[in-house]
Amino acid sequence: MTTRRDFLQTSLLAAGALALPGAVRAASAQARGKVVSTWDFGVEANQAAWKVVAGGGSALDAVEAGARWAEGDLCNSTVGRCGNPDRDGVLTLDASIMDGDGRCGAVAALQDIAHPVSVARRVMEKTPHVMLVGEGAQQFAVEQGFAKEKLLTPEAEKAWREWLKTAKYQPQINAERAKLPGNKENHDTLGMLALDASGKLAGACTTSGMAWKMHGRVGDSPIVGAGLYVDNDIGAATASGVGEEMIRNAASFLVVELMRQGRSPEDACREAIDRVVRKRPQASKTLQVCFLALNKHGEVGAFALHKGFVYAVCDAAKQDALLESRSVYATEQK
Ligand code: SD4
Repeated sequence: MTTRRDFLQTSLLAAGALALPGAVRAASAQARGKVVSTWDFGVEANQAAWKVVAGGGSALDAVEAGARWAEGDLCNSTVGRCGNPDRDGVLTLDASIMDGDGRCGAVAALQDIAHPVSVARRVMEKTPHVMLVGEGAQQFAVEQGFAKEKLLTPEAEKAWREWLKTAKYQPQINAERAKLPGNKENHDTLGMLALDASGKLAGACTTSGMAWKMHGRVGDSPIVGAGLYVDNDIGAATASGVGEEMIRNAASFLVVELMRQGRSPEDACREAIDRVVRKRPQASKTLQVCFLALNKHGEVGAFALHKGFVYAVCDAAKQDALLESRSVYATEQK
């Protein structure tokens, strides 16, 4: 709940920021702002978002910019234009965006549109709805001026043909990381949370979903409360990993509600992970679930089921920090 004092502080800060000349405004934005993202490609995504926050822009504009960076990343097989397809060889994209005032938009199973996060934002801003799916989402995107283009890359098609040889759906823990020699890098769903100079929060989540999923399957990323949740009074949370577990537990909402009860971001993420374990002890051994949270004071925390979840943190002091979360199962599975 916003107290009168919080409200006055936020209003005064926002009004103060508006009255300041450009350079001073940028410095005040930098002092307060923070951007956090899932996985190591979050470092670069954060930098795209940070430009917005550091220039005094809104958290909402920042997370859209960061998510768009990830969607255009040409070496990421789990987000945007280079994502892996479903079991029928069709690339379908899911994304959501939310601000701390409860405004939100999402698209699911979107085909042939390169920037689902921006379509999600248009759903939020231009329609009376929260989520559009499949053909309807695509039709809306085209009406809004988004280009329709064939997105499946030759590499993704090749990977799919290779998968067809066994056609076994078994999500890998830390999917991309597990495939790479030396485990140097990993890519996965981008979940991004930002705090701007006026103390407002926003988040975005964008993904091509689990590779080789059933056609029509929707994960947690576009589902508000599962893959993403933001509340200016408390904080924000996002998720990566096997989305069915986040949906079962309304997990990002849960993390924010646990913070509301006084838990630190890391503690809240840990409790949400513990629920996954308690509900599905056997399954939890073979799949990855990761949470990342940012509270309204700029404190950050994360927790994962399995070792290997890294997250990127960007603020005025350091723009390229990459940290590894703690996890329930301490050995990295390959
Ligand atoms: C999904 N949560 O579609 C996404 C995929 C993901 O690590 O994050 N993979 O379930």
